[in-house]
Amino acid sequence: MSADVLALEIEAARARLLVLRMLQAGRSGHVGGALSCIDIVTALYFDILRIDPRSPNDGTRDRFLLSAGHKAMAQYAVLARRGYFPEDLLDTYGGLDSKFAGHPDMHKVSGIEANTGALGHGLAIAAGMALGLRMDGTASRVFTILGDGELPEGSNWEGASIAAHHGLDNLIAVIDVNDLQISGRTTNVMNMEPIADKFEAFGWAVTTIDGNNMSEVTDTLRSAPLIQGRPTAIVARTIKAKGISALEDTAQSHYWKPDAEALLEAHVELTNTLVQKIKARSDELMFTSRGTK
Ligand SMILES: Cc1ncc(C[n+]2csc(CCOP(=O)(O)OP(=O)(O)O)c2C)c(N)n1
Ligand SMILES: [Mg+2]
Repeated sequence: MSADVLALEIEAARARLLVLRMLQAGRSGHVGGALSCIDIVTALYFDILRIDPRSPNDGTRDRFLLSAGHKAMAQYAVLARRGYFPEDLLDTYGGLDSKFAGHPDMHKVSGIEANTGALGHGLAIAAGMALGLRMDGTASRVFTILGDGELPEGSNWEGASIAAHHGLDNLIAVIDVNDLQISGRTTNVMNMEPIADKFEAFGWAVTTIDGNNMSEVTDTLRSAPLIQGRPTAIVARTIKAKGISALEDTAQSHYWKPDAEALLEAHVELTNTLVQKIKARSDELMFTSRGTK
């Protein structure tokens, strides 16, 4: 594994701990969905997006919007790590006066590009943004993350059609397929498989990856657009609540209200993961520097 992949994994591990910090402040939240997509959100902000946190409104920036807005804790954590605002502000999460609500608000939080949370709208907003940016002659790209449980919303497929019709190759949609949504297995509640084939039939360039594998995530995002003249769909197979083993792949993780003991257990596990990653990176850097002497 290369050192830069490990560096991104360390960032993702730090972001997972910040999600717990918000949970500690607010006592409950959409942990499962946040942790299934957080490796992808980390890769975007630390490796892919052309952005400058000191100029969050620069017209030439790439855009990222979280269509599945309930995963907001993942974005808040990564925005804080990337320097959009101090991490301490996350301790207000869940408070009545907090800027950090359960769903993201572009008027309150620096770095948020759209208010999302009513599922099914992000893809159409992203397609409109991508078309507008292309008409403006900028090289900006638009990235969005959808949940598998939001795919049955018909508006997604209007957005998918528009994007293909206009050949928006500056639009990249990642579908976080953890096969869970609010009330159970997505494939039981409303089966949208085969998801990759559906996007392909709509005229998109499509690939399928392990969305919790950092090197697959970065390799794929770096290679977008997969086909010139077509929007890109990345079907990311993930594990809901990835990183907290007691919670992984459970419907209960969708909205978690842990007691003190469960929170502490999760904290210990995520801290251990972070320590292991830091150790692996330092071993690798030592090895690399010895090898090059
Ligand atoms: C239009 C709309 N209908 C219903 C909801 C309630 N809701 C919130 S999250 C969710 C399930 C989403 O599942 P998925 O997109 O798979 O997200 P994840 O598994 O990552 O949590 C639902 C139905 C909503 N936010 N918006
Ligand atoms: Mg899901």
